[in-house]
Amino acid sequence: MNTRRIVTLLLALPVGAMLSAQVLTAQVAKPAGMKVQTVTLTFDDKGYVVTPATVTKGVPVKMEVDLDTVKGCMRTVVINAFDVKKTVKAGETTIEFTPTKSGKIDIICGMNIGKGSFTVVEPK
Ligand SMILES: [Cu+2]
Repeated sequence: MNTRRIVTLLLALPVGAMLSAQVLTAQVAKPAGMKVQTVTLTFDDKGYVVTPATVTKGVPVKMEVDLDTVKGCMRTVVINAFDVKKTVKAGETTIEFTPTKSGKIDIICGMNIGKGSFTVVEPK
């Protein structure tokens, strides 16, 4: 092995180590437990509609409220099972919570007039 080859090897090693470190960091930054389930909340002639209607217990939910169909007092969204009570408005249409129990979960409006539900299932 001549000197030039040794120098090349020494230069290549740190670069390889840096690339490996970056790959490892990228994997660590996205652990499985940090995933989020996104659903939309709309309102039809029967009441609140959650799409998809089923979420998994223990995984944070981001509920995007559709202001085109959810109007008036229906914009105060109450999910008593998870201590959620939030009034949405333009620019603030996301409701975040983590389902802590499974089963049929009721949604009501702040005046207890609008109603709907979704289902929480145990993780697989
Ligand atoms: Cu209402």
